[in-house]
Amino acid sequence: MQRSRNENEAAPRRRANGAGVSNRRARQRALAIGVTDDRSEADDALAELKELLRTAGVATAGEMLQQRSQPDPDRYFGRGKLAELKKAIAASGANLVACDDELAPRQERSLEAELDVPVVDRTAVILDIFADHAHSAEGKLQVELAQLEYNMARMRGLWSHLDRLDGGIGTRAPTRGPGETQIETDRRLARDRIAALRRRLTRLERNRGVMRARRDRSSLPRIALAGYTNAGKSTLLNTLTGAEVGVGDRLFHTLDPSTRSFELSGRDYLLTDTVGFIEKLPHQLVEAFKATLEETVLADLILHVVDAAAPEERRIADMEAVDAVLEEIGAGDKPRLLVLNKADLLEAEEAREAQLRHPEAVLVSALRGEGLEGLAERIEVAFEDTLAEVELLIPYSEGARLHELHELVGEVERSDREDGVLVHARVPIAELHRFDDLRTADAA
Ligand SMILES: Nc1nc2c(ncn2[C@@H]2O[C@H](COP(=O)(O)OP(=O)(O)OP(=O)(O)O)[C@@H](O)[C@H]2O)c(=O)[nH]1
Ligand SMILES: [Mg+2]
Repeated sequence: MQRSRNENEAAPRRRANGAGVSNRRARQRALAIGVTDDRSEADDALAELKELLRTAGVATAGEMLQQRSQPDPDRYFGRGKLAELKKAIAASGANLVACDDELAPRQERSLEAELDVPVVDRTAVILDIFADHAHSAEGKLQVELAQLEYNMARMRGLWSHLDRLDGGIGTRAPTRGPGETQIETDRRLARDRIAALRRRLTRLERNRGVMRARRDRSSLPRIALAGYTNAGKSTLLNTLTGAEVGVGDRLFHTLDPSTRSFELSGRDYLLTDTVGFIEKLPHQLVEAFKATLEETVLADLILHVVDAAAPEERRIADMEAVDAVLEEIGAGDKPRLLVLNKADLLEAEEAREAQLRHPEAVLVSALRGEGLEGLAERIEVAFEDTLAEVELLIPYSEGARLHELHELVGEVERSDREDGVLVHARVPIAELHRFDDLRTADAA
């Protein structure tokens, strides 16, 4: 795994698909570091970073937390702690330091100079996982764009990793950077590449716009899944729609949005699963994934999926992180329904407590398919206002119209009369105009 995967256009990027990469990663042993200002949190403060490292295929050799209100602006840790860290690296046999915060280039440089091992930050690890998990052409371009921008901001030599065949996160030479001219050249190349990536992404986005327009014409109500990574969004999509979207016990399993339809009481809905969120989600990624996240922005309803079995503090932080990202992408004021997932992992008492704490939420187990009736009900209620109860009289000669109505609303209540079929149906208000000529006077 490399911090800079951006290679020449002529030499297409090799994605981490060979065994070589995982072997290389297996040799990486990271010492996780972080800063906290709260002693009570200290127990678990690096749990997520370690999980990210695990997902990236890097072993954790140890961890070290410094208690201070702010990281040191020059070296992240204080001097004394840094000396301690150096000893811990030697003792644990770590060959990499992974920092829980995004490091300023200056902090990163002085850490590497001081410690003599590569130092990576949380953002680099997340970018790396994304690079690994991106499958679609669009996803790969989005990740590459984010990585380029991250490296640009650091004036990192673009192809410097090619010098070091060993690979792995942060295998850039610790202290020696490329010469000034090389950096200038690299920056120009990077800017060109960024411009090219943006153009290609715009083209792909346009295609997706076409697909979306096609869906729009079907005018089905749209629901988007949002939530912290690993909350169970894809599992819920599969359970609700019978789809087979990949599910994995690792972070950022899903990067590409996928949309499926499902039916509740005869009405069809579209459900979209997309990339998961995380605390301190690198800004470059939110930027690059704007188009993907647009599926969320365009939804009529957002199901915010939460791992109810996560420890309380984690859960609260997760929910806040999701709120923050929704806000950032412009979906902050969409109607939302809170879904507490993984109910099967809760004791009866815990389940009761969770429900008390979030009375507005629905408790489900996507894995076991439990609580889905409750969820269905809430979804239907959320869309209730978009339906109007109408009475239509459809002449026998217009069977196609009856068919059209069925397509739109599913089962209807009907009675056969001499002059046609009298139908009572709940029709989406936006589609009502299609049946205006059939409405009976009394039900208008
Ligand atoms: N026990 C239990 N496990 C669940 C449930 N729902 C999902 N999981 C597990 O949680 C893990 C993550 O599930 P996913 O559906 O991949 O989660 P996601 O939110 O799509 O994650 P990303 O795509 O990484 O953002 C998997 O191992 C699932 O099997 C549930 O209701 N109960
Ligand atoms: Mg997923």
